[in-house]
Amino acid sequence: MDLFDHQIIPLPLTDKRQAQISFWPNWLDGGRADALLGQSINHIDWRSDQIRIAGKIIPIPRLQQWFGDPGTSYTYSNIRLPAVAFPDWIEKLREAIEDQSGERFNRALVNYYRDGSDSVDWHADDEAELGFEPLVASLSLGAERVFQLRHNITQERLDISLPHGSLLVMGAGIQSYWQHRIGKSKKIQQPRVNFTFRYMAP
Ligand SMILES: [Mn+2]
Repeated sequence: MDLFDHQIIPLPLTDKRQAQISFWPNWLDGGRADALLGQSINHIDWRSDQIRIAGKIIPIPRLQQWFGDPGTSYTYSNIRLPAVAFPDWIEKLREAIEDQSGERFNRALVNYYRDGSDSVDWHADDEAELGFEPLVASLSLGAERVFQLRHNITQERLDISLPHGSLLVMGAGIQSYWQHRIGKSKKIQQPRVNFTFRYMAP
């Protein structure tokens, strides 16, 4: 873990809210990141969920799983995700990310982008269950994909490439003033797994 390459990604000054993105491009070394990617692909019980668009039921273009306190759940885009208990190895990851960021997290939405045809469309992680101005800590493993941000009012754009083993924390206000997405890319044939840690009041 390299503690010395922490970056604050500059956001346009029109965003007066001091919303901040913290970024550790080399948070995990290659070996550790490789091991976690393999562990994730092979040992998470991936869900293939569906959404209804214009009357048609279609699978969302990625696999996912939701970790948290069993008996609770999380709902976005009309998809209800019952919480799976944190296995030890994800619990350790959660603690390491808390130590690094100085923030608390007790939930994780994990996404598996099987190749460049998997994606997530423009959205904000702003469900009421996540509370006011939630923080999201995002660990990227596998194929480097472009994380795109778009300001809700000015439409300003920001692209951040997320390398294997990088950690990015979207701070307070980001979900209120920006949307984000991972676009499709025909060139990418390798998988990416993305852990997004959040906090929900018990
Ligand atoms: Mn998101």
